Amino acid sequence: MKSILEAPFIVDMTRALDNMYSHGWDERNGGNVSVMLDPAEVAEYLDTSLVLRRIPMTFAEPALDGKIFIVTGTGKYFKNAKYDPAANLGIVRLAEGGAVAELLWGFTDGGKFTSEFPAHIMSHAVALAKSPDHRVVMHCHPTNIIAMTFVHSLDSREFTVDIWRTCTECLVVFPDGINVLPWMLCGTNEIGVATAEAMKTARMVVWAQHGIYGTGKDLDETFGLIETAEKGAEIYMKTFGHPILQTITDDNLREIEAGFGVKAREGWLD
Ligand code: 2HA
Ligand code: ZN
Repeated sequence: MKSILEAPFIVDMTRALDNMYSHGWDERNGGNVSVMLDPAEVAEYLDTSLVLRRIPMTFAEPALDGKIFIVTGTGKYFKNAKYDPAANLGIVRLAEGGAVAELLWGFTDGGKFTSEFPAHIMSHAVALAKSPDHRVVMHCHPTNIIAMTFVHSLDSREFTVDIWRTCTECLVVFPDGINVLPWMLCGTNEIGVATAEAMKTARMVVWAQHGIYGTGKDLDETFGLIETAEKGAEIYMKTFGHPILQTITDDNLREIEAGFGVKAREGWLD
């Protein structure tokens, strides 16, 4: 059996968490990440017939029964994951129709997965139904995205189009846009249901006055999505309240569509 601390799924995860922390998106224990793993790859590092603990879920997602995830622990700090992956992360397999998580590795101090696991699992199910390549759900607290939810309308289309206008890259990277949810209590099944519903039409969902969810096929792609949205929000916040002398116009957005071969979400450009 190979050493699990050298497994690409541990190395990539700890690097991503470190990077997110360095960006200032994950103060204290803020944020949570989960990645759906390939069972054959996990079996190179772990005896997957050995269940360390059975952790009940607060809801069941039958579509993901049997799937294996690496996930951040509740109350854990992203900045510490690289120093002690086994205490800060866990590998779990959903069982009994998704009602139970079987712990295969990690959470060595008796901990468990993030309190936002319902939102992650429900979002994984929706994203996987949209794309078989889907693997990652990433949640964090990017400062400018959150700031924008105080001064901008929470209409998803208006929020997105104003970010698209901040720099050329935004429409290219997320033509499907960002869906925005009003403030809701986090850690609940209700916010999980609302987030998963919103994931049906976009890969990013903003939680007003809280943060953002991103989904993607790997950690780099998902990080890049959020990074680009946060860049747009930063420019929005830096220019907000200043006289705007020029911007990316609707005609320019159409030029970006043609030039990059992307298509803005149906009906979102005039
Ligand atoms: O895990 O970010 O939304 C801490 C959080 C809760
Ligand atoms: Zn959060």
